[in-house]
Amino acid sequence: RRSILLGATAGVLAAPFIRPAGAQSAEFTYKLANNQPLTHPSNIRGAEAVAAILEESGGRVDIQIFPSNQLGADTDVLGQLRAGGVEFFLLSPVILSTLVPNASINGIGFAFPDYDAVWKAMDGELGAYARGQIEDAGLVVMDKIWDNGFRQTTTSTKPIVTPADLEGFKIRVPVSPLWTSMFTAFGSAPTSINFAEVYSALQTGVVDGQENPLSIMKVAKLWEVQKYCSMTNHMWDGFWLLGNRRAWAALPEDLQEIVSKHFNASADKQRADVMALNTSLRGELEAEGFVFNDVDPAPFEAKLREAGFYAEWKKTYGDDAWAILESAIGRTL
Ligand code: X2X
Repeated sequence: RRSILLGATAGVLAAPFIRPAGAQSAEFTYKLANNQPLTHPSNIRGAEAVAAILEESGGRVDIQIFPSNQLGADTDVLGQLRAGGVEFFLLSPVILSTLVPNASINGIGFAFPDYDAVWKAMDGELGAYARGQIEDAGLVVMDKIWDNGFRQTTTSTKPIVTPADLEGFKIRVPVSPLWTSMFTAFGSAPTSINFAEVYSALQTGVVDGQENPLSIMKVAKLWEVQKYCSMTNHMWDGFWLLGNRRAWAALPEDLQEIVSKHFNASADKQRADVMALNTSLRGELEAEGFVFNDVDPAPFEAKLREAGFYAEWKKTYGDDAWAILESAIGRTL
């Protein structure tokens, strides 16, 4: 059904695994779903991982990637993952909080100053805490989180320069209490919409804006339906690579090791790709028509504090989780 090319790293194998046409299907045929187009580094690096897994497992593990919400909107696919209809799912921790409440803690507004702080936290105690919460909820999660990025705010109407510009603003947010709470604290009018419907919601004017990292704006062609892009950097978010527990347990240990090794290796490469894009895309998006502006984050963070955002979420997550967050970022929020 599918043959693969021998990669440069596969020299340990005597011969490339090539599946002849009409050959038996793999022992484990699993699906990996996500919300990003094929052109996003998640899918480019994801494709490398599943090819390496097929090869190193000698054809026993065949993981098919379903990009662009082909299997459904994120909140639906999360249900499919739990039920076992989908075996792997690359999902935002902040959306995952609809099932695992404290998984969204990385999304607290302005928590991370830069990528160094992000990786230190997510490869350290904060990430370990989140993975523990996810496992307690009955899902499998790979060690390495994949990057989505620092989120910027786009509008069809006006640039966002000060927090006052967000008052009454009709903005799409992903489906998650944290996002709704943050934009309610800014005084905006947030609407929860799955990513699958974002382009059309912007096109038809259901909302006037949205927020996402530049790499997502690029692959989703959001300049076609948005005009201004304000560098608000209000949140960093990533994607956990989640697994269905029964499907994972069905894999013998040696195959589990092959799968996690290649997924985690691809996560590292995906991070480098996405970081590079999120820092280099501004010029490219400008050429497509976006009008950019930078903002001073301090008054935005102050606005959240005045509105009681940090106090509310400290209470929701609990003192222990909050202490892990504050220690990871090295400051009090
Ligand atoms: O839904 C979004 O905006 C996206 C693509 O950034 C996430 O998956 C959180």
